[in-house]
Amino acid sequence: MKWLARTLLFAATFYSVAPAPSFADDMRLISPDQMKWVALDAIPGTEIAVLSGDLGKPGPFVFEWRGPAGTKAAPHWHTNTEHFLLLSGNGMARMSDTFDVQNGMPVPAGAYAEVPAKMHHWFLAQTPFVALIEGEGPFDIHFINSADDPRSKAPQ
Ligand SMILES: [Cu+2]
Repeated sequence: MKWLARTLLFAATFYSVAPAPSFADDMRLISPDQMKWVALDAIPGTEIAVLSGDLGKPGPFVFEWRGPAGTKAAPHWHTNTEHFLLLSGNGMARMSDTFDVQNGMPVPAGAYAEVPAKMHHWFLAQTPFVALIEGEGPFDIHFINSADDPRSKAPQ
């Protein structure tokens, strides 16, 4: 029995000195009440909360985008591929130069869209919505029709 006691003692020693996993040190958890929502100038009435990365710099980013029913992202494109996951709400989208809602594809909550770099597309929210958007920075939005870009309008 002595060998057993020694083995158990060894095991106990080994496990007690092994570092306990410390998830708090390497996982960054952001609960909804900690998200910092700011207005998205390109699409008035909507807001974004950056969760990871820096939208203005090269490298991966993740942000949430939310807005009311009727939110319209007029035909536009991005320099890099956009990964779009609708977390809640309902919408329509289409790869198109024109805002042809009659040809829109339904985007229900849970739907994912991969929009290739520079592809022209639009989105219309039919209900209040929240979406998760991922990609490679810097993130940009180029409207096909400059009249759709509120940023290009001179201040009153
Ligand atoms: Cu887009």
